[in-house]
Amino acid sequence: MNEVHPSLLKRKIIHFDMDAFYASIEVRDDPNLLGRPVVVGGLPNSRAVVCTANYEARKYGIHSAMPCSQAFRLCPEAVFIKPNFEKYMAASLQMREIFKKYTPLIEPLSLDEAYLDVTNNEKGLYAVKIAKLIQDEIYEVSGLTGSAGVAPNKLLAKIASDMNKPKGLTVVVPEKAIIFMAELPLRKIHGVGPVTEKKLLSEGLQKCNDVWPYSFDELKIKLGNRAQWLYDSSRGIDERPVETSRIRKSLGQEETFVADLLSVDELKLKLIDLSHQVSESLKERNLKGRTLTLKIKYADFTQITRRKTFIESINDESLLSQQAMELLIGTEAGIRKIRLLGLSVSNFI
Ligand code: TTP
Ligand code: MG
Repeated sequence: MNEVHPSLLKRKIIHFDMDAFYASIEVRDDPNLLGRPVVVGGLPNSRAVVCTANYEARKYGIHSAMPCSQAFRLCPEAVFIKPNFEKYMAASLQMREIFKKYTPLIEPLSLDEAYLDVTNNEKGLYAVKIAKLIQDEIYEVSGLTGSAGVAPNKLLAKIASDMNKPKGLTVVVPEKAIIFMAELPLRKIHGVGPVTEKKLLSEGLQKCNDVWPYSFDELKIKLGNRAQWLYDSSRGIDERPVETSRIRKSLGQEETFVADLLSVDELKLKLIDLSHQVSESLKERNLKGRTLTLKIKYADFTQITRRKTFIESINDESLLSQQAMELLIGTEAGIRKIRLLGLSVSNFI
């Protein structure tokens, strides 16, 4: 039996995520909708996309981000409702108030989702007990249900909360983390979007335990600077703390090269790679930004940044890399050796 990784003995994290959030609120507020398929988004004949659908509607294959017209074709009898954000915001605040009773270490990810660090909670309760109390209190106060994942880190807690929806409460103990991850498809890892998934599949990596036979150095050849992240994640290791002040100003990625780079072509390839990673992180968080910043550290450690602001906000991978390459032209790339490239997007809307 494998030894438990020491990082798994440090924290107790809850990931909490409401069930069919917008749709559940609409059903709660209109008893006529009970038991019927409900789609929150636009009207069936509009160009809008589905925000979410309740579980009855999901049986027809309807899901978030699908065009409403397609949802209508799949289930013409579904009730289509435009979103009422004030109501969703109010419910979100109710949840936060309940979280605060148990810990000040709360990291909201969206209106209906948050990480809670309950390692040292004031009442000295077990994490599982807290998760159950939170579920009950949210239901009492708002009439809404949510699912919780209880685990030693954010990675595991997030996967766990999704496992037994709705009203799920899934626990991963440190000793079981590795077994929990083994057969899990890599796409279940937060941060593996469709593009990364495709890349991993092309390397023959589909499940977490497909990654295990490779040494870190072998993964580095396959995946560049995402190797460490995948090496750890596939084993259920994640040392990111719960970040409470989450008013993010910029999001980016940088890479220090093993050997300094002079070739512009090689630098461009690095920019494509960075653009891809930044784009995925932005999309993951539903963010788009208007300013793109390229950071360069030359071999002598002098550092420069070049920046561009657009009228429209962007998060598209090919746009990012195209613009990054234009920024590169305004530097001494190709003349001076470069030890680090960084790319970040800011000025979010
Ligand atoms: P999710 O938690 O992803 O979905 P959900 O709560 O509706 O359903 P689940 O039970 O699977 O958690 O998102 C929370 C809310 O965010 C969702 O109710 C609507 C909104 N949302 C969008 O507007 N667009 C999207 O693409 C997604 C994924 C969510
Ligand atoms: Mg949800």
